Amino acid sequence: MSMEEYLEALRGAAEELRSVDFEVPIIFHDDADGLCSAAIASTALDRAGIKHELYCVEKLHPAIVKLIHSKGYKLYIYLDIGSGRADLIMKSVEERDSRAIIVDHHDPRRVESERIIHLNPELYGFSGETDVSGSTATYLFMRGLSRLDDAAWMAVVGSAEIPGDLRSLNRVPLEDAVRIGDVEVRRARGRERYLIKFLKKPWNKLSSTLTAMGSVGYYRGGPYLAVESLKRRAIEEDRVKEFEELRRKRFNQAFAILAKRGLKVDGMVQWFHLGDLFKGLGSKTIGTFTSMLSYRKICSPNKYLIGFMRFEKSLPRIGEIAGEWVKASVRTPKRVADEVRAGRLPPASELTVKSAERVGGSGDGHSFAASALIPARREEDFIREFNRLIEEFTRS
Ligand SMILES: [Mn+2]
Repeated sequence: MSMEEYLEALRGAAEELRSVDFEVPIIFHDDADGLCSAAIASTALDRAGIKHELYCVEKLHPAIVKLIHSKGYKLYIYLDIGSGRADLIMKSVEERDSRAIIVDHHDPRRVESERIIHLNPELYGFSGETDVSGSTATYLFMRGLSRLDDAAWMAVVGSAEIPGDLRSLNRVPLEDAVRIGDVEVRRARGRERYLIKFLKKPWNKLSSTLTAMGSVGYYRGGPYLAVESLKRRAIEEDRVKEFEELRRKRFNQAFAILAKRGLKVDGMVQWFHLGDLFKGLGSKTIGTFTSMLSYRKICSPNKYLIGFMRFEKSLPRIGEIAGEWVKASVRTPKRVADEVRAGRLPPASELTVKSAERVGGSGDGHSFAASALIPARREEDFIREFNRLIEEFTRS
């Protein structure tokens, strides 16, 4: 697979989009890259006169995909999310006689379906970890629909999640943004920095502001405010401070409660449940909190750490997912991480994915951090399964 084939696929998809005469939903991730992708797409669709509705998601779980696809659209557009669950999307579009375009740079699941256009550059030989962000992929696609060079700066901001100097496909929007005077490249100590000139801010600073708006502010309109700000070429930092202040307060409360109560211990697992304490904050906050806790004295370095919080089932704009759910965040404190690295303990992702599946949920992650959505009141079964899998692993 090559650049030529990728460009051909982009052209074909833009062609299909140009003929649309109905409203399309844009489903996008809640981090800076996802928000920039949505703002780029929304700008292009406005200019092409295509009506669209924005739907921000924190993660694609089966219950969420199902809910989104119950809305009865003819064509679904996924940005910076979707490739990892292309199987679920395929199932949904086939059941409901619709179609989907997935524009993403995360590890793709390959699916064969006439109803899906999968524009992940990884399928054409590029690396989603080093060469191309979700917002760059969106930019390359959407510029086939409308003039878009004044939105190229957003792809530069979205690309900040990829470490190091922008390279490969990520250079395309960079060059466009520099050419029209939105971005300036500065070199210091052998590294490039990208200044968004009209905001007088570096790209990586804007990226963390946007991520806080989208994730911490998820249940408070943060993502949609961020997309609107991007389209207006202005970013409202006061709202971000408000979200971060709220998070700081709730974190302090949670630390105080756990300092008093301590963690519960079962086998190789230490855990806590925050119930509704983080209600109103995005569900990523339990992950951030569990990470912070894994470095504190209260946490044993020798046991996996699991934090639970109730998952708010009413998703802004999207609707209410069926069932009652709990978000679980799994971390590997110091010595567990060393053992995982040495192959003497199983990776967090494997334990989380399998235990979640066993109790009717779904999970993902990597060796040292993972998360899952599981049915409420199955927390202890989840822990039991987690311990059973560790035992099975260490016995063999
Ligand atoms: Mn991304």
